[in-house]
Amino acid sequence: MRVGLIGYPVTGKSTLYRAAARGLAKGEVTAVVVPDARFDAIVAQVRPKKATPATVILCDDLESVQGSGKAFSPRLLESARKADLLLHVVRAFDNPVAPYHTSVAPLRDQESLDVELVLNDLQIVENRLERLHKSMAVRSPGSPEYAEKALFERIQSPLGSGTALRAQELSEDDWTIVRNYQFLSGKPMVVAFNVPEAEAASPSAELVARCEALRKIGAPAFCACATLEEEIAMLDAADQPEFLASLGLSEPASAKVIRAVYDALGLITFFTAGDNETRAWPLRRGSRALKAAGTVHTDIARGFIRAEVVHYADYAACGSLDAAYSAGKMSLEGKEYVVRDGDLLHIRNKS
Ligand SMILES: Nc1nc2c(ncn2[C@@H]2O[C@H](COP(=O)(O)OP(=O)(O)OP(=O)(O)O)[C@@H](O)[C@H]2O)c(=O)[nH]1
Ligand SMILES: [Mg+2]
Repeated sequence: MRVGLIGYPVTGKSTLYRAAARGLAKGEVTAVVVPDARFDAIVAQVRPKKATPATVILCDDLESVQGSGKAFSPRLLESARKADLLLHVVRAFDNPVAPYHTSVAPLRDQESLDVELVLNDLQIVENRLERLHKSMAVRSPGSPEYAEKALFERIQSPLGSGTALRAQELSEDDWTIVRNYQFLSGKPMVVAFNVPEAEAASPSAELVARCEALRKIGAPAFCACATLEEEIAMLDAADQPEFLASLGLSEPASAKVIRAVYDALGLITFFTAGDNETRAWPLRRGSRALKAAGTVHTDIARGFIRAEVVHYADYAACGSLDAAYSAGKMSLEGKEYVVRDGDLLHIRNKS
């Protein structure tokens, strides 16, 4: 899962990126480990040669557009297009050098960036429609061009009035076409309001209300103070809980980011517990065993015979996989089995 940080200049994107990466960020792309006590317990019991936790990939654009008068660098947009999800960082702290939208108005900035994404998509739609109008293929019903023109004409007017693609009613077939264009307003979004230090534990009522409203429309949102979070991330892991508690915070920004990303994408985690490698895997909720097998390896999906499934609660109650198998807690499932959060899977396969 690739998460692209997006936002106006000098809103604290890179600061939040470094904080979320817990000081381990090298360059513009970094893998953030998904904290999971179940995975830690499996690893402690299985003692595999290699333990690979689930990760979320964060991407920041280190090239600053500060001073250029632009809202985005072309590279930022390019990187956002490749992302599965956008993490929008909104400035809610005062900064005299902010080059864009100089006053502090996070609600306005959050909406206005969303509109910029929509307008960016509208431009692409209009350019494509102009080209389609000139093509011959567009006249034959049944051609991909015909379907594309019909869809683009349908989404054009809502985009023109500021409705993001993610808020429009699109069918699976529509999304297949839309995905080819990597539209930004069609991507799931998480919003982080970057608040001043004094408000880290108690954000303003208007921000709390906006977070709630965004969550309701499928865009999980949270408040954090990026500079403070960066300081926390630099502490020894053992010292972090006490420091967080003294600030009135329940968890670090990295945990907030991961949870919001999991929520926005509807992700669950399944595990493969092997002596060589024990691993946690993110998977879209509702996915079937065949999809999970393909996540592990395409060959395993191709040779899929059956999935041996033990649910985490049964594993934990029995104390080991062997004990769970002996207690009859393993079920043999086919390709169509819908994987549950916390399943331990072993895929029997022909490969
Ligand atoms: N007071 C305060 N300042 C912050 C906070 N987060 C970031 N800053 C400051 O804002 C400035 C810009 O932070 P960056 O993280 O570089 O912002 P950015 O969005 O990556 O900036 P560009 O990449 O140049 O667009 C720095 O001076 C940070 O110290 C915050 O939570 N509170
Ligand atoms: Mg930056």
